[in-house]
Formats: sequence, structure tokens, C-alpha cells
Amino acid sequence: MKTQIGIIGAGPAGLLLSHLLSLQGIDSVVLESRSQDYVIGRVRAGVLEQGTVDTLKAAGLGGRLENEGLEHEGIELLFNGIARRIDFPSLTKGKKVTVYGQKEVIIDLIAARQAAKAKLYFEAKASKIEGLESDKPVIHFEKDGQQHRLECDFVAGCDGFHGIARKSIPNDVLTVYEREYPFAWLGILAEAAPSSHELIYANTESGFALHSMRSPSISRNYLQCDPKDDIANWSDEQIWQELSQRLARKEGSFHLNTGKIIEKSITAMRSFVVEPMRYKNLFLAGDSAHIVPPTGAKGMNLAVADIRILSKAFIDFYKQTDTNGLDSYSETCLRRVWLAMRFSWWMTSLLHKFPDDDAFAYKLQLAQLDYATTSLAAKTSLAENYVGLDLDFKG
Ligand code: RFL
Ligand code: PHB
Repeated sequence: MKTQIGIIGAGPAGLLLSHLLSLQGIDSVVLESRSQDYVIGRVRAGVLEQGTVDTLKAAGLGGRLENEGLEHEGIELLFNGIARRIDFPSLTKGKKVTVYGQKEVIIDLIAARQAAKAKLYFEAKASKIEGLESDKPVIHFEKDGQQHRLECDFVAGCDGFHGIARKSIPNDVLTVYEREYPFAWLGILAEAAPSSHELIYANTESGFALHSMRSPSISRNYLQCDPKDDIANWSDEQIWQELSQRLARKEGSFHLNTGKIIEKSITAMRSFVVEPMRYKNLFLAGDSAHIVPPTGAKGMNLAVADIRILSKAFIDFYKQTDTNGLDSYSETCLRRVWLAMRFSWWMTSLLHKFPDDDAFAYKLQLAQLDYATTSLAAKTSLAENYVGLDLDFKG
């Protein structure tokens, strides 16, 4: 089998790349190790930056997003039992975020690719990449018990944190920057109407909590927990009790709506970046190159930003034999990646209880939160990062 761009992984990065290339007549093949149902069923990100929404709409993927996406003009930060709101439009010249599950983005992308009769193969696991130094690299993959070869001009490694693309790059070429956090998130999806119009990020003496949503009838909530904790240790009742305690406030009323829990899982938290994001004819994009803790809601948005840059670089190469975009790909992406790393790390440090923290550290967190929600300069910084920095951010 032959194509121009061989794409490994059908997450947001791989599917969007294939879609944007096809709009410009560039051929690609997407190989995905999991089944279509599994890829759609995964519960993951929920918040789309303005730039992500604009990209999806411009690519003809705005239909359901416009009807079902929930536009949010702010978030609440809750600390010491007091809630303070950050208003996005007034602080960012009108920008907002949209709550629309990653699952929905994936459904829209798969539908668009299949309607265009794309070469999108599920249960097709890439096992090896060969000849990256040559102008015809080959991806070896297994489908239906048979071994296959995909010959391409370039390989896009969109295969997430556990994929093979990053591991195909010689060790001495890559530098890894990594931080593991001493806590995890227990996440639940529940048949309960959201308890607030906006997301609530809570710092409490028992740890972090987040109230989020997927639709007017589905809530998504998270609790900070021990990374070694087992989800089996948490009964539904305990989860609701802990959430309602952590989301309680001293002033004003708040009632946590409860309902049937339809999914629950524990996710580890890490920051991870690999440099560079290109090796010869292999380009890494999304979680294969970088992971952020979910506190800043940046993971999927970073994957989409990489693809905006990579798709343009491929288009310039094929339409105008211009290699500038390909040559600067890694550097361009990494600047924005590190800005998002900083923001995600900062939000994580601000809101979680660290095992070694003493009373002084907690008081400092409260002062940071007070400042971040009072000072115009600090509020503007939080808001402009949360709604997403421009691709060529100049301040
Ligand atoms: P994905 O989505 O992991 O897709 C990679 C795909 O590659 C496949 N694959 C292979 N296919 C073929 N051959 C192989 N050898 C392969 N190895 C792997 C995998 O099966 C998979 O389908 O990576 P991508 O496209 O880079 O997208 C990244 C995002 O999925 C991720 O960053 C976000 O989900 C992170 N994230 C959030 N991001 C946000 O922007 N906003 C949020 O609010 C947000 N919340 C979250 C999150 C992630 C979470 N979890 C579960 C980690 C909340 C949580 C709890
Ligand atoms: C979610 O709704 O899943 C979500 C929202 C905000 C975050 C992380 C996850 O920061």
C-alpha cells in the first residue's frame, strides 16, 4: 500500500490531520490499533479553546459542535470556601471556550473521514517504522492477523503517549523532560444535570475537585486521589459525599446534583515533553510528543494546534515545494507546548494538595488564588491562557 502521509493513530491529532490534508487533495492513510467503538467510547477531554473551535468550524466540522457545544464565558475558582469567577470575554477581547466532549469531536471526525471514503483502518496496529532516513519510509502494520506494509513520503506519529512513533527515534536524538505528580484524578461521568452553569475548580484542605459537564443532562466530576488508589475502593456514595464536601461554599447556595454514575476511572498526572518533535521524515504530534496534567484543559487543544501547524507545512511542501514549515515544525510547536506546560503546571500547583505541603504552603496557595482572582493583571493572565494563546503568541 502507498500514500503521501502515513498517519499512526486515530485520536484527535491523526484524524484531524487526515481531514485537513484531504481538503487540499493530499492523500493519507490512518492506522489505528483499537476498534472504532473503543476509540469513540473513551471518556477524555471536555474543553475546546476558541482556536480549536475555529479550526474545526473552518474545516467543515462545525455542524453538531454549533448545536450541541456549550459556550462558557468563565470559570469559578473555589478556595477556602469562597468562589471567585474569572470572566473570559472581558479579559480576552471577547474570547470564550466551548464544552464539547472529545468523544463528540472524534465522532464528527470519523463521520467526515468515512463520508469522504478515507483510508482509515481500525484494528490495524503499527509495529515498526523503517527507512525514516530515506524518502520512502515504510510503516509495518498488522491487520486481521496479516502483516502489511504502508509506503509513504512522510510519517505522522499521532499515536499518543504509549505509541511506537516516539520509540522509533534513536535515543541519542531525543531529550525527555518529565515530571510526575504525587496524586491522580478520579473522574466520573454521571446522569445528573450540571450543578452550575460554569466549571468549578476547587482547592480544599482535603484536595482538589472539579465540577464539569458534557451536556445539559450529563455531569463530569473529578476528585484528587492517591495515584496508587484503586477505583474499587470508592463506592458511588463515597464519591458523591466527597464531591459535595469539596465543592461546598461558605457563602451563597450550592447544591450538587447527583445521579447514576455511568463511568468512573483514575488517571495519573504527569507533565512530559520530548524534543525535537521531528526526526528525519517522522513528525510527532499531540500526546506522542507531550502530556500535560488535565488541570489546564490543554491536552487535546495542544494536539489540534500541532496539527494546524503540521498540516500547513505539508500543504506548503506539496503545493509549493516549500520546506520552511517542515523545517521549523518542531521549534514552532515546542514554544507553544512549553507555554501550555507552564500554565498546566501552574494550575496544578495552585489547586492540588501536595503530600509534603505544610500550613505555610497552604496559606501561600490561598494567597496566590486570592491574587489570581483579584488583580486585573493576574486575572488577564489566567484567562488568556485558559482560552488559549494564539499560535504565534506575541503578548
Ligand atoms: P490519543 O487521543 O491518545 O490518540 C492516539 C491514538 O493512537 C492509537 N495508537 C496506535 N495506533 C496504531 N498503531 C499503534 N502502534 C498505536 N499506538 C497507539 C491509540 O489507540 C489512540 O487511538 O492522542 P492525540 O490524538 O494526540 O490526542 C490527545 C488527547 O487525546 C489528550 O491530550 C486529551 O484527551 C487530554 N485531556 C484533555 N485535553 C483537553 O484539551 N481538554 C481537557 O479538558 C482534557 N481533559 C484529558 C482530559 C485527558 C484525560 N485523560 C483520560 C488522560 C481529562 C482526562 C481525564
Ligand atoms: C472535563 O470536562 O473533562 C475537563 C474539564 C476541564 C479540565 C479537565 C477536564 O481542566
